Amino acid sequence: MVSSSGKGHCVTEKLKEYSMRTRRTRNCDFVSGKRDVVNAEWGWYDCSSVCVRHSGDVKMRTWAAFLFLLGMATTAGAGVIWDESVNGNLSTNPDAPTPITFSIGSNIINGSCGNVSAQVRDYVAFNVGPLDTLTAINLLAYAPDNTGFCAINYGTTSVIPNGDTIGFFMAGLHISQADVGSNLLDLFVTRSVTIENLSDPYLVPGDYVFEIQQTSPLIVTYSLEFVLSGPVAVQPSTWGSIKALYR
Ligand SMILES: [Ca+2]
Repeated sequence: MVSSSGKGHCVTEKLKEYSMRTRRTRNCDFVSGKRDVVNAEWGWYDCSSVCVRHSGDVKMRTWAAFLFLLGMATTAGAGVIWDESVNGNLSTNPDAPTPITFSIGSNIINGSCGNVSAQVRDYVAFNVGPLDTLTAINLLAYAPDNTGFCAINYGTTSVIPNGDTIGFFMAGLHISQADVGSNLLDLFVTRSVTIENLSDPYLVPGDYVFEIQQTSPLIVTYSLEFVLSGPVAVQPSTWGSIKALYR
């Protein structure tokens, strides 16, 4: 089932391709750990640690197994991990977002932003670890009702959204009180107003920055729940289902 050609597929590199303004899956050389170059502007990407060797339809089956495990991933745990009224203001500097470490399960951030006292934007940097998946960014609260904007980008820093930088983001959307109860990852797929949009409502391993802003001269408060799912131990019954994918 394993290719001896030395070629493989960068599973966890998938979302990096958003920053390359393409969603095509690329091959990588399993031996050198380098990705094929299609757009010379971006050069090689080192994917040696995430390259999955495959041949033919094994690649698709690998993804099928990955998605199968994703569906069974753990979502235990819950809690407020940052409350601006307790922990202080989140960073308003795109060059230095507030780094926040998510735990498996629910990670709630309570904050506020608005065009008052230089609090227009909040920037949060987070990492989705190997084998983990960010499965939701639920908008739990947003008040008062005044249209705002939020966006996500790959990396550890961000930019101020404007006409010149809008292509930097993986996705971005306008939000209002009507979106309370929605998973913003779903809306990043279906309602993005930036050049790009997510093709799938989840984030694979990597570094990301989430930005939320209110440019009107008022303060809106918000509550966001980031849901991180981790891998589960493969039980005999689970493994049987995975094996079926390879028959
Ligand atoms: Ca804030």
